[in-house]
Order: sequence, then C-alpha cells, then structure tokens
Amino acid sequence: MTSMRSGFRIAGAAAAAVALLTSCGRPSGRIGDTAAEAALKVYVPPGQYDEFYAFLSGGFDGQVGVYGLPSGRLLRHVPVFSQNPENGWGYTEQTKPMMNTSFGFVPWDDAHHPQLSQTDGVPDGRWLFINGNNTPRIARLDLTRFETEEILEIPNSAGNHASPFVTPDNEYVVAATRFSVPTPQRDVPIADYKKDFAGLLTFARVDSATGHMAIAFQIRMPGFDYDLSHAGKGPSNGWSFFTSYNSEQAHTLLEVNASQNDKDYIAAVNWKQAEQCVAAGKGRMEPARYAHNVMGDDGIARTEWGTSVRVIQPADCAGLVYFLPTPKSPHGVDVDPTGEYIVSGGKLATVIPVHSFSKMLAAIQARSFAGEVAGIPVLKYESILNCEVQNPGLGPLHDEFDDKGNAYTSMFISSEIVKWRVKDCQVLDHAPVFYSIGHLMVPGGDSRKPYGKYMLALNKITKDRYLPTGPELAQSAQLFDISGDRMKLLLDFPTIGEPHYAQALPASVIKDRQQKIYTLEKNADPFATKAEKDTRVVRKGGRVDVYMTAIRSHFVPDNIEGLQVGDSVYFHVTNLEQDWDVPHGFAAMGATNAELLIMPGQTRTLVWVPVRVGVYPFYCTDFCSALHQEMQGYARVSERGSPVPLAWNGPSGSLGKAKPVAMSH
Ligand code: K7E
Ligand code: CUA
Repeated sequence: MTSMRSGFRIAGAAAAAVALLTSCGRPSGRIGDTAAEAALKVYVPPGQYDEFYAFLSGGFDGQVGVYGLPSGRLLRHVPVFSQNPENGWGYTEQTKPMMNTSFGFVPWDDAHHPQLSQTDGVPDGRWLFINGNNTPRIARLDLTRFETEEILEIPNSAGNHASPFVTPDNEYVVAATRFSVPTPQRDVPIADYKKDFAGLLTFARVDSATGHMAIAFQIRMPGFDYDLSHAGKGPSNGWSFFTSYNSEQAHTLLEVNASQNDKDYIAAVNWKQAEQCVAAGKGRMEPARYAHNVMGDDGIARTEWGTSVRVIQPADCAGLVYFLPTPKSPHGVDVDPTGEYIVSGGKLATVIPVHSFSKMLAAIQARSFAGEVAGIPVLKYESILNCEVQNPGLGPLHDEFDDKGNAYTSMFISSEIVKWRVKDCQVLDHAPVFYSIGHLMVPGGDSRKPYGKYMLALNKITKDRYLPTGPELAQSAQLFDISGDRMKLLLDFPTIGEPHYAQALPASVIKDRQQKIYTLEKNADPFATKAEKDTRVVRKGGRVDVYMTAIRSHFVPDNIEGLQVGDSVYFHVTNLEQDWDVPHGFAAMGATNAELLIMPGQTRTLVWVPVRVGVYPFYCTDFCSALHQEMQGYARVSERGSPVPLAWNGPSGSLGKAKPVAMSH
C-alpha cells in the first residue's frame, strides 16, 4: 500500500518534469509510454539494490566508473591508470609502482574499453580488464575488492585502442596498434612511413587461476590504424577480429588522406593457428622493454621488466590472418551472440555490413581470394557477406546485441540508435539519442548471453540536457528499455570522464563475493604496525620511518618531535579496525602529494619532505566516528642539524606513555 502511494508521488513528479521540458521547447526524447512509467522502471527505492552493476570507462580520466542500473547511481570511481588523490592511488609508496612504464612513471592514461572476464563466453564477474590508449597498457581489476591489481605495458605498440577484448574463456586479452610506428622504435623520417611503420597485434595470455597477464605473441601487420576488436565465440571461437582504417597508409591529414579507399579491412586472426605456429618455433624473440606491474598479496605493487617478446610475421604462419574488405574506415567490430555474424560500423559507410563466419571459412577453404596485402590474403566482400543493413542512419560506430536475435547500432552523425534483425538486416526501429552517441551497451551484449532488458547509450554531447556548467559539460548516459518491440528512453544521467565502452552484468554475480576488510593478522606489509605497543619512529640518516596506527578515534603516535627540514618522513599508517566500511584518512600539512585513505587492516605509506621549520598538524580525513574531529596530531620540524631529539608519544615513546583517554578498540 505504502509503496503504491510513493509510486504515484514519483510518477507525478516525473510527469511534471516532462511537462516542463517540453514547454521549454527542448526535445524530451521519446519518453516511454508516459514519463511516469519510465520513472517507475528506473526507481530503486532507498535501501534497495540495483539489478545490474555497470562498468563505464572514464576515457580521458583514466579510471572506471561503477554505476547501478537501472537507477544510474554512481557506486564507485575506481582508479586505474591515473593517480587519484581521493585515496592516494599512485601517490602512496605501495601503489606508485602500478604506474611504472618503460617511459618512467606515467600517472595518467586514456581508458576506453572495459571488458569483463568470461567463462564459456559469459561474463563471470571475476575481473574487469581495461585498456590504456596513450601509453599502451592493459589493466586488470579484481571485482571482489574493486581495485586495480595489475597493469601490463604493451611494447612495440602505440595508441592501444583495440583492447582488451577477451576471448571466451579469458585465454587472451588483446592489444593493437592504432598509430602505427617504427618497430622496434628508431630514428627514421616520418615520410618513410610505408617502409618502416608497422601495426602490431598483441595477444596476452591470462592465467585462469590468478588472472595474471603475460604477453604470448605479437603479429607484425602492415602499417594501418588498427582500431577496434572483438573475439569470436561459439563456431568462431579461436578467432579475433580487428578493424583497421588508413589502409592508404597516410601519415598526415588522415581526415582526407585516409578516407580515399572505398573499403578498408577487418583483420581476422586465427589465434589457435598462432599457438600452433609458436609451438612449431615460428616467430622470433625480439628485444623489447616493458613494465609489468602487479599488486602483491601483501598490498604492495611491484614491477617486473619484460625484456623480449615473440613476434610472428603473417607470411611465416599460413592461415594466421585474413583481410575482410569492409566499407568505409570501419570503427567498431562486433560478433553476435551466436558467433556466426561479424558486424562492423564504417564511419563513412552508407550501410552496415554483416559478414558471415561460415562463409568466411568456406571462402578460405576454396582459396577464393581477391588478392593479398603484405602477404595476407584478402577475401572477396561479396563472398563473405551475409547482408547489409540499408539506410540505417549516418555514421555507424558500434553494435550490441539482445537475446532475441537483434542488433543495436549507434549512429554518431544522425544521433540515433537503429535496431535491426541480425539474420536478414531488417531495420526494426530507430530511437533518437541526445546527442552524438559513441558506444552503446546491453548487459552481456557482447557475450554469448545478453540479458536484453536495458541498453545504455553513451553520448558525447549533452548541450541543453542538464543545467549548464560553463564551457565543460558532462558526458551523458541514456538508459533504454529494450524488452519490447520498440526502444523506450527511460533515464538520462551524467557520467564521470568520457565513457567510451561499458560492460554490465547482474549484480547477483558479484555482490555476495565482496571482501569487507583486510585481515590485520595477515597484513604482510614490512612497515605494518599491528598493535599500538609496536608504534615507533626510527631515523636512519635523512630518512625517518613513522610506524603509526589509526583506530577510532586517534593516531599513535600523535605527537612527533625531532624531525628536520629536508628529511624524508615516511608515515606508515596501519588501520587497526576490523569492521566493514571504517577507513581512516591521513593528511599532513605541507605534504606535497595526496592523502592516504587506509582500509581496515591495511597499511599505506605517505612520504613527506618538510620544507620549513614549524609544528605541523596531521589529521584523519574520513569522518569515522563522533570524535573524528579529535583524530589529529602534531609533527615538530626543526632546522637541519638541530639538537632536538627524535621523540614521540605512545607506549614506546618518551613524549608520554599513555593516552589520557583510551577509547575502546
Ligand atoms: Cu568508439 Cu574508443 Cu571504442 Cu570512443 S571508441 S566511442
Ligand atoms: Cu579516523 Cu576520522
């Protein structure tokens, strides 16, 4: 009864909102049957959970945003490639190595494509992989902790866009070169592009138990721009497909020069064939230096340096790669849930081509080729085509699928989504989006098992959709109901960064697997302090190590003297709490990096180099109890060479043994 009544109230509010919108003369979109029905479909009452977790890449913010669907509520912002002062990611001593690359410490990247790990072609909720574009990298997040656990640099590459796109049992995650470069890198004229530049396709093996990645092999391809990828599944399991543009191999003004050819190519790579060639000793180990950063069980990230990588030339491994002619400057490539159909979005194409995997195999078997490029056989467009979607709209980019044999294609230029039937390319519906859609996402929509209830449009331009916020406006996501024949717009919500692709899966797959604390007993950080009696301050030359604890609502020690200007002061703070959702923060005045946000049972280290004499406060930044404001302390900094002795308070210190008030812990 109560829920009925609150339902009506919301319905009324939403209807009023729509009336407002339309009275301003702005497009309201095609809002469901009524706005009230739409509102009820996305309303998740306080205290209740969303049905799906959605993982949206942050684009140029280098992170992953975790949202609940259908509400669009932001649940987490997980730092990956970019430093995050909110919790010290990439600033603490334990996490800094995650940003190591062969170029040094790189605290930012452009992250486009989240990919859930899969078992038998279905998202299994173990890990989320995501690519870094600018400094080619692939990261892996652990979904019991929503933390980044591993980052692998991809050598011999540039512009790692067609990545990570897992195979159906996480055998591999892939990477590809969007901006072909000399490989190995060397000093050559840019005008020698056609002679010296190449685009490598990389396959990194994923360990099925640990998720750890390792580069298995790379394939040296002609110097096109390899743009996107998806793995085959079902009958096409064992293959990965990569779009390419710039088959013209232009190196300047690509806008014009790379739009000459009517068709570019999808590269179909038979990775099982690659495995056989590798086993037969094909390919050459080439020197390559790259970072492989792994978060240890002790919560400390470490870098291992790769020194070489196996590179295969297609000419040395028959049957490894075929080119599928595809109109025109294709962007996305997507494989339908059955694994038979390979769809591509040619940005400048007037149709959406659907290739047939079985026709492709038949053409290969019949050796019916149109020619070859750099030793790679080119198939005939007509012989592999299943059908073309006619008049879909303008600027097709990406496709997702539902569980009823339908595809949904984003049309960037005409700002709409077109729904069509995969088997015969029949257009079924159009829905406008606001505006300029990039990717779109159906939960499970690139797997063998789409959930087919919702679709999320990820839009580039939001002019006039939200309250204006100066020159920079938020990107937006729009949620559609796709359970019926026609797509129905339900909800708009702003996002963090620029989501390119996204993934989603039922919340039930991961919500009960969440780690709630770090077990203090198992804390293996060498600078951990597991009890207040063990707190201490140790000087070695110009380095001072502060072994500090935090518990509601005090630090031990909370008075420190004898620090000197120019010291490197390492605050190793261990959170002694063993309750879910009780982090403590730590910030020191004069520190030039970020705060620490320390989870229960965890140790995190902040380095502070005092630059001036004085007495500086430090405090807890995360409101942890009624006496959170009392969770503070002082550090006294003296001149270099000062006779003030190193001293602190707490059980082992000379500034006072006992705390005047001991809260229970
Ligand atoms: Cu189309 Cu980077 Cu996948 Cu953006 S990409 S939209
Ligand atoms: Cu600890 Cu606030």
